[in-house]
Amino acid sequence: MSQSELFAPEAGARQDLAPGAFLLPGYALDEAEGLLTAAEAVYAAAPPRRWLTPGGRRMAVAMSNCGELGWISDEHGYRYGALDPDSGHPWPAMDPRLRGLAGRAAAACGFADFRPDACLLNRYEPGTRLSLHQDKDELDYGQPIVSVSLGLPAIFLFGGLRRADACLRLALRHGDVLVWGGPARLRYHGVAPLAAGAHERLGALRLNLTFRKAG
Ligand code: MD6
Ligand code: FE
Repeated sequence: MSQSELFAPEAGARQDLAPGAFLLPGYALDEAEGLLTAAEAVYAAAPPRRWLTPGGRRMAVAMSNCGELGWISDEHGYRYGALDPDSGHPWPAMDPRLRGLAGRAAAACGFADFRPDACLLNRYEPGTRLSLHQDKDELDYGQPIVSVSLGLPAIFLFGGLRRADACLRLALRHGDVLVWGGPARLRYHGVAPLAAGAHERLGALRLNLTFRKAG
């Protein structure tokens, strides 16, 4: 695959992107309605909010969490915590529909017994981007990450182990699931600015659910 070409596979078979990184096109399509119902219940208890970064900026992506641990950012740094700092309450429990999908997707990519304790819900509006980063706030890099895309399509930037490494551009659509772990676990990645559009179920929004074993 060349670096500039957009990789946009059809629904169906697993695509092996790199050692440890897999795309399951359309894997969550049949379950999307249940996942969205569960996500809406999370938002009712823990509304999406734009965290402050340690550098003092507001993130463009609005975030919430469910599960025993949630990913948080403030002027002191990035971390996982058991309480929603805005409400002081525990994060909403992880719905079995969410947990179940994450476990099955991980198993389909060779990661048996994935038991996520954190699900980060990322909400994007057109124009919103997520800059290149590594996911390294979790304790055990031996556990994979499972990421479900819902709503408007996005271009996922899939880089290497160094920030300066070239990125593949991967089209992620409603129902696509990305699984990565093993040698891909610490690859840099991000999301290009979301293009305008109207998704039939979510309107002008993209929702991304990422499941981790954080603690
Ligand atoms: C997103 N995802 O797709 C942001 N991280 O909205 C992530 O940052 C991510 O999709 C690790 C593994 C998979 C991901
Ligand atoms: Fe990430």
